[in-house]
Amino acid sequence: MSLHDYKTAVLLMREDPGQPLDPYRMEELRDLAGAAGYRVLAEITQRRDRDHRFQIGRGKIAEATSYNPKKLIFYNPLSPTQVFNISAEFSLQVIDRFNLILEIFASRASTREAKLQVELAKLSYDAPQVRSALALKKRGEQPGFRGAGAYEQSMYHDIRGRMAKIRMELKDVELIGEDRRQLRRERGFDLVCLAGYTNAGKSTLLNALTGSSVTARDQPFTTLSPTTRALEIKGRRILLTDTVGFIDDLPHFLIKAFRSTLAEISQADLVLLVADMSDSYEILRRKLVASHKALWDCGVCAPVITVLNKVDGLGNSEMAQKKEKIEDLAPNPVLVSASCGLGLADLSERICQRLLPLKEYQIRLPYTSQSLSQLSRLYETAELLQVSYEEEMVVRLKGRKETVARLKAAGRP
Ligand SMILES: Nc1nc2c(ncn2[C@@H]2O[C@H](COP(=O)(O)OP(=O)(O)OP(=O)(O)O)[C@@H](O)[C@H]2O)c(=O)[nH]1
Ligand SMILES: [Mg+2]
Repeated sequence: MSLHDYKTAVLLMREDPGQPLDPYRMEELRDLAGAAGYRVLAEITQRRDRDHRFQIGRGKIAEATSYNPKKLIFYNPLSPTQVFNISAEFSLQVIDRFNLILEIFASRASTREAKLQVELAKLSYDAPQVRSALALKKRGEQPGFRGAGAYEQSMYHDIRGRMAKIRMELKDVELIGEDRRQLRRERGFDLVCLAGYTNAGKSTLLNALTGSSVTARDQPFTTLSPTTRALEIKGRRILLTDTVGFIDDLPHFLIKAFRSTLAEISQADLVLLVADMSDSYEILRRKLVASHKALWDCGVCAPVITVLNKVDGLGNSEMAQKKEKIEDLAPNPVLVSASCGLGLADLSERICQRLLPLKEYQIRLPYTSQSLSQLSRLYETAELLQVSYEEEMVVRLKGRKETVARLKAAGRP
């Protein structure tokens, strides 16, 4: 038996009658299962109304078990009762798409922040399940040795306690992130963040723009934790951050758990929304809608540049047609190929145009050793236009307001 046989799965999806067939959902579920390390033995789709006991028809689950998988993976969200019914009746582990995403996240989480976020998301998912098991017990059982549902009661209590503790720790992480962004701005950096559907090519674009070698792979959720690299465009010093990708139907609890990470996007000066232009028109559209929704949920208020990536391999007319058809979702996009290096000069130009122009300031510094070191730091954090040595040093500079505010806070304006 190979190691892979320990992780076998059958994928199941119920589609509502009356809706157009959507093979893409199953395709995406297959990619997610692959990214979580499962070997998929079969894919079963059924078009019917929701079965309240099993979500899908009982016969379809029986068909799935005939492949002898280790797990059943549902596209549709499962209620606690459905999980209980399926695992009890078929003696099999069963998870839904949210659990699958969490499994991938758990396997990729390498920092303490990411581990806490994944744990919080998992607990946010588990808490209602335990609460509902508790309610079921209380309703259906005679009071037992410790009273009905005493175990679930204490488990629910533990979960809530742990969640509160993680939230507190993540709040600290969030504050550290805020300080870090503030410091970076004081040092004269513009903060630009990559966002977009998972696998759109964000990390490849980070590499192309900054000459780095961050991992990029053809699978969902390769990147989980933010990675920041510096670049300079026309004298503007930029920190470009790559972070976790979006996916359709992102559960709200996941967005909430990843708040500190997503703050890199929501608090950026400029967001590059990357989309995969090699996708079919329908899928491109759908991923853009999901990405816009996620940006909204994150609370982004910075300007957004849409970057249509992977244009290599597309003919000119196909490219023009697609671009026109998605104009409502991607106005004035920049077309690039991150892996071939196409369109990067255009993108750099656009980034410069969309960043707030730096303002001119005049400041006075006394002749002290502290001021001299401030002055030498200013050569790095701002563009010095003129330094005149009068009764005091008079410095004319172009820079960020945060850089100047820091000088003022340090003593003299
Ligand atoms: N043909 C083509 N492939 C590309 C291009 N840019 C990225 N890719 C491929 O697309 C796949 C995904 O790229 P990533 O950079 O890992 O995508 P990502 O958005 O960072 O993905 P996640 O971190 O998983 O959310 C990889 O196989 C890349 O080689 C491009 O311009 N053209
Ligand atoms: Mg990535």
